[in-house]
Amino acid sequence: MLTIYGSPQSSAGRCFWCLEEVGASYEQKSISFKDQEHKSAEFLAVNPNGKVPALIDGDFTIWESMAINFYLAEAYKPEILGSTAKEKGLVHQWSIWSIADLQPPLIAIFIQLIFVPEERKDHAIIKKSQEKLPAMLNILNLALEKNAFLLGESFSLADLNVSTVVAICDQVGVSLADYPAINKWQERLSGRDSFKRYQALLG
Ligand SMILES: N[C@@H](CCC(=O)N[C@@H](CS)C(=O)NCC(=O)O)C(=O)O
Repeated sequence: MLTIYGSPQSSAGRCFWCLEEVGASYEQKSISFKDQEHKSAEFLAVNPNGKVPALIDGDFTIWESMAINFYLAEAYKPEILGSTAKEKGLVHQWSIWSIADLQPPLIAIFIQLIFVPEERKDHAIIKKSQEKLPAMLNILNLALEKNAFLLGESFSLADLNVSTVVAICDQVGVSLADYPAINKWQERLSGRDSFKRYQALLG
């Protein structure tokens, strides 16, 4: 039995989808930010960063959402990591690109819109972050015009990881109307049973 710390509505969401995708049995432990549980000695022993998600599998502990997903895939469903060195390289390429390049401007907008009070919102940050997105979304759209999935004809962890970052667009009001291949790909992914089970967890 695995233990995942965090809620499906947080950065842990992509790990819940991955847990459902690999079919591992797990229990969830919620961490209350309001009660500062993420800074408690007990939780810092699990993740010294004081952040969710974190995962425990027997005597093994791992934190950092994408790393958790790579571990889950390797341990429980390695076929979604690709079957050749080139495919595995591409799964890493897209996953790292999504978290290192695509996610930061989206999170910058998210923070301004959701957490910063109206009088302190920095509209320049929002505008600058929005301007960074079309070039990256075009790159993804072009890749998906050629293939149904990022590795070609079959689903991989790259699709799961990247699409959880793209999903932030919706939360921050970034329209994907100009990217039809991304939309079709998201529809395709939303038909997966694992995705439906993950969505059901969101309530
Ligand atoms: N890079 C980390 C980010 C994790 C993260 O920022 N988690 C947030 C929740 S969405 C958190 O725990 N924040 C608490 C804090 O920063 O004090 C990952 O992807 O796992």
